[in-house]
Amino acid sequence: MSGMRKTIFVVLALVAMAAAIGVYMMIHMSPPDDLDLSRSKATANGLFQVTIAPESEPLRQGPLHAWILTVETPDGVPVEAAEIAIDGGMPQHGHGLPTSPAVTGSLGDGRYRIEGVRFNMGGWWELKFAIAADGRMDEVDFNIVL
Ligand SMILES: [Cu+2]
Repeated sequence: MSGMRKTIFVVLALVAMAAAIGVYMMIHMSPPDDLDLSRSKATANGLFQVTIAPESEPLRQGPLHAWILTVETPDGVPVEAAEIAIDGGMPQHGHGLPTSPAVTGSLGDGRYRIEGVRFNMGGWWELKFAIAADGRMDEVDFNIVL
């Protein structure tokens, strides 16, 4: 190997090592200490009060599970016929949800069943909901750590 080739090889090896260490650190990063883990909160603009509850606890990494989402006005009146879009992912890993959860039923009293949620890794997950009702839209994000 010429001197130049050796230098290039060493540089590439160092870059690969640094990348591997970076990925390892990213995956094993712990969530922020001050993460809001509440399961009931107001949407960003205060239009709705939203509560989420998994259908079974404890939450496990792996299986598909369902959640019940309850949408109310700030003064506690159930919001019916809401359209709900679901998004999310792992902020510290830069990836989204591994599945496409969707509302599969309206249960009355402002409650909606969401199926198809899967957490395929341990760590900090975000579940984000965009909720539209009566021509008004608002959003809320929940943090889940497992
Ligand atoms: Cu991840």
